[in-house]
Amino acid sequence: MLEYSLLYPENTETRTAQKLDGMWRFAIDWNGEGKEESWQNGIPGRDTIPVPASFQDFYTDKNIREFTGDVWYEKDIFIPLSMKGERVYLRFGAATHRAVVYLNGEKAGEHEGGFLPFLVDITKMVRYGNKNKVVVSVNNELNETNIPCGMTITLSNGRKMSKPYFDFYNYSGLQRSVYLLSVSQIAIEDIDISYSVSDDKALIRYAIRTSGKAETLISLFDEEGEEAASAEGNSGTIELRTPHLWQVHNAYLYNFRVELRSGDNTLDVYELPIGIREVRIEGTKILLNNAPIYFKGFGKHEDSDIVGRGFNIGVMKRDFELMKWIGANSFRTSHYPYDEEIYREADREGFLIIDEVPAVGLFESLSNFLDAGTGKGAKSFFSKTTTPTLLNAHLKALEEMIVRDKNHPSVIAWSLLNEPESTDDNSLPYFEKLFSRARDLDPQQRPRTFAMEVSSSPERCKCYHLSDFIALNRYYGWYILGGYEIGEAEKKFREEMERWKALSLNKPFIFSEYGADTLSSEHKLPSVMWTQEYQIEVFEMLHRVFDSYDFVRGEQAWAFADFQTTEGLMRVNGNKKGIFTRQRQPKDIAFVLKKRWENLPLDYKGNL
Ligand code: BDP
Repeated sequence: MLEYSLLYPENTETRTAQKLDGMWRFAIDWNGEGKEESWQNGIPGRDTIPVPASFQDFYTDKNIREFTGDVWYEKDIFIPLSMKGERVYLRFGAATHRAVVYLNGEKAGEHEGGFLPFLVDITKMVRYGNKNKVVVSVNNELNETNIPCGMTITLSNGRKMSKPYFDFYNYSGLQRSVYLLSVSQIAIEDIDISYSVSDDKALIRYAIRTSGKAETLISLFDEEGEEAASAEGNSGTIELRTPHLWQVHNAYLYNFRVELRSGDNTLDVYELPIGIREVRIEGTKILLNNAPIYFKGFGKHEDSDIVGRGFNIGVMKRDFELMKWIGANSFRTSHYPYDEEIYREADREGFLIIDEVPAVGLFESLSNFLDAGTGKGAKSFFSKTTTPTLLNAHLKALEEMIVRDKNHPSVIAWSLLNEPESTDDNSLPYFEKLFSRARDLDPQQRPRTFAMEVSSSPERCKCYHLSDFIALNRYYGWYILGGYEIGEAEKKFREEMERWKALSLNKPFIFSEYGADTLSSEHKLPSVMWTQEYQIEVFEMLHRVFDSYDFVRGEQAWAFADFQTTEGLMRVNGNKKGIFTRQRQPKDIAFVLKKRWENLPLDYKGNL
């Protein structure tokens, strides 16, 4: 069952976590014959490629960049004799979108879904004290039975091509770190923690899952390394007087140490950084530690030059510095769960995360962003024969996301879909299953939502009542009535808001996307669309509307930075709605947002 443990890989006195990042051998399976030709025993050619990274942007050949099918990776790893008797795993941070893993020519495991980790148990296959050959085939085809949705077509020359129903490039490969893990036979598999906080006290409820019988010892250390509390047993409640709470931009992390023992022997030790905080919704307020908060921030992407969607620790650092500079306090992991390092950094920096499962493109359209943005009706997506398989994949990804991320203090809400078709009767049963599964899986019972496009209107959407807070993606002034008609856009936007208001939902609303494509090279006075001046006008208009409604409790601009998309008439080498360029330099709008966000208190509208 440990395959199911998605605890972050740590070295402790009983565990080894060895990163296998670096150059791996690499081959493209142009004719889909790798398996037949036994590439699992060793891949052909002499090419090598960095891991983690997307494979697409290194090469100068467009056929490689656009390649759709299987790519193969290979690495020889030495597994020491000292690991014999342990349980040994390979852990992939992500393999986009599906992978088959071989060890020494034998199939060791497989995984579907490209943005969450998985473990492959190799204990019985390893040649201990020897080199072992790891080969992985990674497939990046899109379909309607897994998330994110899209299709794969075949061109007349026989080559396949990806057609995403979403607005980001179909980057793929081994985009996150790979680890060799070893743990003892009786090990800690999972940790659930939840909190209740009041002024001078916190209750920390915990439950530990183990792979065998052992005594469980818990110690809680503060940031000075002093033991603040201790407990025994696989589950229980720790009461902590005058706790240091985890707050926005003022994060305090305790170290929750779990030790499994049998008599005098230590069987396993795992240390989890935790932040004591409570998230709750009360009427139209979102409360953190019983105080109202207002979201300021972004929808983001994992996207940068050269490595594509590959995790880049330098880009991560820069992004957090920019978010702090601009006065942001939050982001949504649009449109997939990000690398685990990003959550750990958010835990340390005190950022709030709306964690999104990779459910994007559940709205059949090759220019989803345009059809969705303008409210052009979509066909019923959920009545298809493919839907049950899609739902299973979606539930599995949701489960993996919650299991992986549930202990991050930064994660304060789950987003279960982005811009799905939600106006057809068939959507409701599909959504209900997601919402109830999220509730069942999360020990902290965090708020759940989904990001709604404009045709999910108060009149037509069948599912918004399921959301604990309403998240709207709105493009008034861009897809709807842009340019000189911006005044009409404001009017139409206010009309929509009045219709929401009339429902008296008594729930918080946030804007999970709003923005305008803007080329960092373009200026014009008076403005025209695509210039930096126009981006500012759109934001000022939208902010005026947000400020007019008390139940609007947050704004997350689209997007943090320009990012790569599929090429097409609507995209100039990518989506240019960034507040920053893809190279992480500010557009003029960044200074406008900085001024606004630095002046909006965390509890903005909190007394309303
Ligand atoms: C929304 C999507 C987002 C797009 C954005 C846009 O959620 O992925 O990139 O609009 O059009 O439809 O810029």
